[in-house]
Amino acid sequence: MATRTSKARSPDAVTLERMLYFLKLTREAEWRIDQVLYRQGKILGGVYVGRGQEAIAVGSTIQLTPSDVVVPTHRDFSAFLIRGFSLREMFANWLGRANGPTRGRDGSLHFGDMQRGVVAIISHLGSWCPVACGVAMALKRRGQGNVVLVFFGDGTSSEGDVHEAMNWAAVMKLPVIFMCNNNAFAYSTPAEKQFAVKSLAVRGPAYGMPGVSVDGNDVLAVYEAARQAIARARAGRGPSLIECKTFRMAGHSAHDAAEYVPEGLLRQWARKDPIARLEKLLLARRILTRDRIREMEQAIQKEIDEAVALAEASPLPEPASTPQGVYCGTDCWWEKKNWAIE
Ligand SMILES: Cc1ncc(C[n+]2csc(CCOP(=O)(O)OP(=O)(O)O)c2C)c(N)n1
Repeated sequence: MATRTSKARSPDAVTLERMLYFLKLTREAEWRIDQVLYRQGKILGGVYVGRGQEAIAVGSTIQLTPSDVVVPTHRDFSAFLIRGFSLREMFANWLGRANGPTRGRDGSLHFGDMQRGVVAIISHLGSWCPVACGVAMALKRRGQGNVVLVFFGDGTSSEGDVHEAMNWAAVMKLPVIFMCNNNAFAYSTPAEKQFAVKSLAVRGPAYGMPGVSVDGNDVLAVYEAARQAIARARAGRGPSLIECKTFRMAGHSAHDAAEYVPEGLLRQWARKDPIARLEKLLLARRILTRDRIREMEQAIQKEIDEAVALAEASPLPEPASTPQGVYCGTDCWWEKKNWAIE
């Protein structure tokens, strides 16, 4: 099941610091959305966050080149940031503003931008895995060694689409890495009621690709597993499955108090917090000082304050315009260049 083919390599100091930055930025930005703006009634609709499992998207997406592609889920806010979406764009969208990526048509993460290699989130669970294979086929034909990272949860892993995608990817040797976040719950369904295997990684070899299970709260373990899978895919050797074991440190969404999750489990997983772990390591290796970390935290708060203020000061869409441009028609807005907020 394990795919260890080469020695583990630690990321360089610059990458380690960037990873800490994106972990903290994601945690704080999602906190502002989930715990502040939503509770102030400023966000309509569902709010889904990836609290506690940020290391999965950070440790893998950070390694991509601009012409690679990610297919994120509702728990992968950091993937958008790492691919170059600004906090201003993110908050403008969450607050439904006319200058956000969906121009106020949606108030969450249902947007992407192929120029930045992000496929928009598809709500129907699992159906984005075959889409990821389609993108991987296009990249393979282009022949420049690019890869696709596709994220999905443990619950989603039971969907037929995911199995069809894994089979298709293995048969066609597609450059796609299946990143499964096993966060122990699919809404209120615990993993043991979802599947009977101990580790979802066994499903890799079942389809003819490597499968590995890693500690999803250890950003370095995720980084290393993704590094090996990405190298394999770039070399034309096909897909891999990486199961990242983690825990959802929030309800399914902001309206869910998650009373079905045993308190003890939350306490247990809080001790494995991915941000605290990386911070401890960077201090121990003397890559960062406590003062530098404090500066980073202050800069993050300032960035978020500014992005929220800009979004709040931005207009909502004109009501009459809202049915336009939802699907590509006469007003195909996503083909217009420079829609990003600078
Ligand atoms: C086909 C389909 N069924 C149900 C849903 C509603 N739904 C959205 S997320 C979710 C739970 C997904 O669980 P999991 O894949 O483990 O991801 P997590 O939310 O835990 O990250 C459900 C049931 C949906 N969007 N699509």
